[in-house]
Amino acid sequence: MSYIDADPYNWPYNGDLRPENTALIIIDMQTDFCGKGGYVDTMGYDLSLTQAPIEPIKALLAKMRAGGYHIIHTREGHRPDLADLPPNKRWRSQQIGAGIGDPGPCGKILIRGEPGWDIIPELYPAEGEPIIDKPGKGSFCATDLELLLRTRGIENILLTGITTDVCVHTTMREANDRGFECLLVEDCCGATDKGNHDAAIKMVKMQGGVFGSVSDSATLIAQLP
Ligand code: C5J
Repeated sequence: MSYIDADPYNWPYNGDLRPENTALIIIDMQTDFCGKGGYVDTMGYDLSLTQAPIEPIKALLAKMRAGGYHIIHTREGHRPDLADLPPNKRWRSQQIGAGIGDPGPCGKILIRGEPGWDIIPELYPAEGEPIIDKPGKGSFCATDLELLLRTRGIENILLTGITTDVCVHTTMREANDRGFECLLVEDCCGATDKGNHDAAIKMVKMQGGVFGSVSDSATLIAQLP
């Protein structure tokens, strides 16, 4: 039995923590969310908040790659013809001056194949690590993520990436409802607003861990079997 020190309960609940049944999911570490000239930058948010998890993720990724754990990456983005972009999502992005599909310094905002849409070089997927391309905030909506997890026998999921309150939280909620045992890695996540990041962490811990548990990269690096 192996457990990671976590809050509000040591994780996973049943102590069945092995590389074979455990995945690190790195959510949307794309230039559009943490790079100069990308979507988040165009909206005027403080990039240091979404860049903060880069180094902690890098360290955890190295540890988990070396340990033979499953590593999965996601990217939020849309088809170049915008066929999978709901009109209300496009309209809202236009209201804040960063229209999805509009040209920007890193190419068309949040469009597959554009420079801003891709994962940042520091965290680029290694050969063989699956990338889930998703049109929404959650990683299960309109993707084959669940099939991939079930096929590999994955039961435990460590969630990292950006942003804590949007794509990370939506994915954690979706995974929890499907019976996956989730751990949010606090310092490996970031939001466009510090208060929202803190609130998102607090929400996970309510009701005895309503969506799972919360830990940090140093604890995981020290304790992962
Ligand atoms: C957002 C994301 N915040 N990756 N996307 O629009 O969290």
